[in-house]
Amino acid sequence: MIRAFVAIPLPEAIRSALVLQQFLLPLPRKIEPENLHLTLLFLGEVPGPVLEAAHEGLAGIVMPPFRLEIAGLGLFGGDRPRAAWAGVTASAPLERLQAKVERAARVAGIAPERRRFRPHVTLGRFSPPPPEERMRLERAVAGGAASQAGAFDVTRFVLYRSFLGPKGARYEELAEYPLNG
Ligand code: 3AM
Repeated sequence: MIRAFVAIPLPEAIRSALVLQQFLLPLPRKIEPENLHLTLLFLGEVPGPVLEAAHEGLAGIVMPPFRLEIAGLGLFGGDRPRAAWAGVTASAPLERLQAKVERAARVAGIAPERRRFRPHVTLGRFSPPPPEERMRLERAVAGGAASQAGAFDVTRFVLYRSFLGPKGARYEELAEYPLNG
């Protein structure tokens, strides 16, 4: 079984801006710069042939490149925050690309994600902090809510393999798909 997901990799300039934002937040654990990405779909643990079928479908996606803006900060987890993220300005092309990726995965036999797509770039993942730390984190996130990491042209998306280890996840690029429709 192969643990895999589909994501948009971020250019160096955007990752540098996000690293800066990570340092302004009191995050117990930060996502490594090379691991910062925008997930389109988590495929889960899938058998090789299913992943191969998904790859065929993903390779068949036709779409023109589009511009995307990374802006804003937020927390996932409500009263018990577990992740801090940078947001994405509303984008119809991004929604379209995500729907195409989901369709390709479904056709390959991968069960659809039940949760609604909420585009984001995870900056840090952690156990819910105690009240005082949580307040510091919430204040810092609120203070940076209007921050912008910048805009970039999405010219490709990537199929990644994810290896889970004691020091966090490591991602390996399995295939890339250019947008040039
Ligand atoms: O870093 P983000 O949030 O973009 O959260 C995981 C990560 O996305 C997500 O897949 C991406 C690469 O690991 N992920 C991990 N397990 C998941 C699950 N069971 C999951 N998404 C949905 N369901």
